Amino acid sequence: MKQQTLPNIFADDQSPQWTSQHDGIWSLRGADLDSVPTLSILTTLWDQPRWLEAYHLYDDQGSELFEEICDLPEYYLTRTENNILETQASDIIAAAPVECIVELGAGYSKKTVHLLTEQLRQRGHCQFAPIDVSIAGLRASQAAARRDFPQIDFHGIHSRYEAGFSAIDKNLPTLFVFLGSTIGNFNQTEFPRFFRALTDAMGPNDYLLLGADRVKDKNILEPAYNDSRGITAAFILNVFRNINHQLGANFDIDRMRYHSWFNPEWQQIEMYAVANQDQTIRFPSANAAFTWQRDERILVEISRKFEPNRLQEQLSFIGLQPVAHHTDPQEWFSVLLFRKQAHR
Ligand code: AVJ
Repeated sequence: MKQQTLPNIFADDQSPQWTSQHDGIWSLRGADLDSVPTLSILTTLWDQPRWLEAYHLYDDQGSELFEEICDLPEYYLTRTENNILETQASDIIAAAPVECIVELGAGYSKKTVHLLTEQLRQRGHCQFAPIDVSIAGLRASQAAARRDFPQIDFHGIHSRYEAGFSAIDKNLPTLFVFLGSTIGNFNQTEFPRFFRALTDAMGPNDYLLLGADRVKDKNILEPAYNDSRGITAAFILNVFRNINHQLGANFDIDRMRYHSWFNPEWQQIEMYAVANQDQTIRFPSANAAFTWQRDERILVEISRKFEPNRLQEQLSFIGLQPVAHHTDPQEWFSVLLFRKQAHR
């Protein structure tokens, strides 16, 4: 293979670590993205209460179902965040003088386009580097970016978020973008760990744009996660199809149901699968089994809701200084801009 030159968005010492199979998309060398699931799934299913890490939801089928969720009348998040970005991208980009936009997630959603458009309009050039574990997602993003914005320098980063953002050159002024309230999936342990890693990876002229769904009346929150067409239920229960497929397990989707509620103390939507009757779940590859008892719940996903002022204060302890707060007229969703705190 010919010697490839790593684009300048990467730090100088990163060159040996990355390789490119597809023009413009860089993969972390030797990282086996598939070796983790078995370990993760068995460990958390043997926990009490049983639970699953959210990333198992996003196989091809799950990703498609999530796209459908985003268009549901009850699921206000995507629409609301998109409106905020559509109307306020110009202010956001003006407040963050950067050369490069790094998106956590495959990117090139309608929402990201507002930011790219403004970056090009205000600065005349734009480097765009989405980070995702899906090559297919990155290629789709690349094709769309080439079609609509031939002026953009596109560098797909094929890795998990942390490996991706840690590889970015700290000297390159960068806006990290993490939309959709994906932070809502992080539990109490994952949340501070993630933000510490991200802040460590940020250089002195870097910014973070964060989308966060807000605490609000449960009569608005709960239907967003229990829609009348049953798409959310299908999305959550699909995780067991994925697990059966990956581990040769025998979860019976027809003998389980979906249950979700807003837990006001933890300020989170909790999404469960509940067994309709006792079933023995076997994992032949690991030579392991457990009895999933009737009415026992498995926590498949959480979606935490935030109070923006409190979130800003909390992140300030990790080294992120609040710059701006954008919200919608109903104050349902917040898009928060931070910058890396100068060393004290
Ligand atoms: C992708 C984590 C932002 O929590 O709203 C939507 C996932 N799950 N409906 C969310 C989800 C069920 C979504 N996030």
